[in-house]
Amino acid sequence: MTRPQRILVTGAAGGMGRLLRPRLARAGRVLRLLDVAEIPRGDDGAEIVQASITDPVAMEAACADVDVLLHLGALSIEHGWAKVLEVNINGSYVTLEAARRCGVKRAILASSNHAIGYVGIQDGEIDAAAFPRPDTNYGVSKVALEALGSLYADRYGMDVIAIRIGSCFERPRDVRMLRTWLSPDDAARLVEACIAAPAPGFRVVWGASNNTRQWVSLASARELGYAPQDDAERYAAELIAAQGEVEPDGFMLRYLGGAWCGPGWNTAEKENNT
Ligand code: 15L
Repeated sequence: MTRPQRILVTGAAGGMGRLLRPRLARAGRVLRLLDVAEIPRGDDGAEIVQASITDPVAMEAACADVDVLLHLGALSIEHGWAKVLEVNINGSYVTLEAARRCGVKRAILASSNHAIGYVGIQDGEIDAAAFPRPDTNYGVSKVALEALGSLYADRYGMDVIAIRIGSCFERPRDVRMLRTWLSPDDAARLVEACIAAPAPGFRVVWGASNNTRQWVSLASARELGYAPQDDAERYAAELIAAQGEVEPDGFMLRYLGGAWCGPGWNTAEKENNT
């Protein structure tokens, strides 16, 4: 009997983890779902692990018999440095190190557009692997995640794909997301392409749907076999009617990171005020 493929999904109780769970479940595959928060059991045969990605012992146990690591676990928005350092940066190190020790061959990492948030969007289509220009502590943690992935690929021979995810929600929530939306179905398509690609080595790809207003190139994701089917444009008229057009030179559309590049996300200032 052939052994099932086992995928460890960290951050499985989070927004993206919940969207992906039903979309990645299939015959011949076991999903091992891990989160520090409680995960509902469900009837899909998933293995449930309640643990922190910062716990080396728990992470090594969780990585046993795993073929692919899908690392979504992180604080998903901006926080002060200490928290970001512990959960996102140290947690990613602990997770990758546990995977290495257990012989996990492939890791798919949830990086973010905020790793390159301060890249301006006026100069034509952005390269998916553009040099880091993080917009927040959170963005720095995603750069660190990519760097760890690069190390584990080059030093230890793991296949590692870091996806710079745009905005993965059921629907785009604002006009910026008409450019950055990754539909849940396309997210699953992209993860499947990352699982199936033969010997990818280390890659950094853009994670978005086939949006008419796309800012970043999907070429490297397509090279892996990703064929997106959705386009945020079908929500454009409704969104613009509800929220209005945004100022073309405001932060929302000036940098890839949108509002995160503006004064409302100045973490140092906020921390000094408390
Ligand atoms: C992200 O990386 C965040 O995790 C998510 O909450 C969204 O804000 C997204 O980026 C985005 O930029 O839309």
